[in-house]
Amino acid sequence: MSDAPSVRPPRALRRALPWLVAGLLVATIGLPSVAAFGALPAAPLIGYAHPLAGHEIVTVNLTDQPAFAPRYVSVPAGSNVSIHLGNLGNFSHTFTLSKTPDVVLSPTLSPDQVYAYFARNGSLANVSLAPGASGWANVSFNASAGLSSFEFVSVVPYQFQAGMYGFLNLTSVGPGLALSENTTDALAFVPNVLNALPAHFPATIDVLVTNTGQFSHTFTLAPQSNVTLSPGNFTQYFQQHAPLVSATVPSGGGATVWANFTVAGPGVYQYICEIPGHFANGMDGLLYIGFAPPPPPPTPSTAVVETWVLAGSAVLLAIGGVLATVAAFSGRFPRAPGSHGGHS
Ligand SMILES: [Cu+2]
Repeated sequence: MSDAPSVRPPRALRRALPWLVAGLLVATIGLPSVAAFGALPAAPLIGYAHPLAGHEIVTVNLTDQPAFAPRYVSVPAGSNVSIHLGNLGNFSHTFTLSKTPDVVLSPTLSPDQVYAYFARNGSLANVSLAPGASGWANVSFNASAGLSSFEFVSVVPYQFQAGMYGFLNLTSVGPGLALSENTTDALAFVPNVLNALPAHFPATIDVLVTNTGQFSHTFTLAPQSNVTLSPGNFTQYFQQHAPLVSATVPSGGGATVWANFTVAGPGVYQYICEIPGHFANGMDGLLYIGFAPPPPPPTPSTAVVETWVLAGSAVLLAIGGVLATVAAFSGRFPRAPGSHGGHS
């Protein structure tokens, strides 16, 4: 009888082991499916501007949000622009386009001050639209107005102040390739991958950088391709290698700046924001010149997981847990005195 306790535990373990293994197998089936399907595909974000053309038709809708949709429109410098305006709302709005380039009106201006600004400086277009109405604003820009940005607002009291403003941006003329880039208050470039496919080198490239947040930033481009900058080394690097371009993005929503430069040949060029702390927070991007960027790398498993994968994995994990619990209990309890003879 003294040998019984020393025999039972291994036997109980042998009985429990198949259950335990089966339970763990079922549980772990859920984990690979999370890893395999967990990452949502990230679309490559490429900032192409429109093709250059002689005549441009763009559409800007006016809504009761109140807002312009889209807020940013780009046309080539030197072109005749016909802007189709549609009032989608139940209130009257105006499309009032500033005559003075590169002026960003402060949202703190009162309705009277907005009127006074346009009375003093004039407007390229001033169209008032009743609810549901549509119309056109026809504007011509000569080529010398290239790389300029013109703000448009609704002068109906308190609509501009509530966010009803936008920008008509002129892209470059001639051989320059125009790209678009945005800065955000989350300290990021959106997109953080740009692509330019020039027809020849050296190539002139013009990046229109728009501030979608409030903080000031810089668009600073490394002069050498295939150089990987870090938050710790970029200051010293740019002291030794002057940036191809370093443009300061003014603070304030909608503020724009052109970052224009010439590159000698194809390559991958890194750009960063030089404002202290921004690069360390991830504010950088890659400009692919002369060839398309590779597909984005797979995202680590900390990414968003689709709901059905999570639910399926949870069910499998629960089944595995139940099986493992059954195994633990059936293996731990001693057999009834009369019943263990039938088992080996
Ligand atoms: Cu920044």
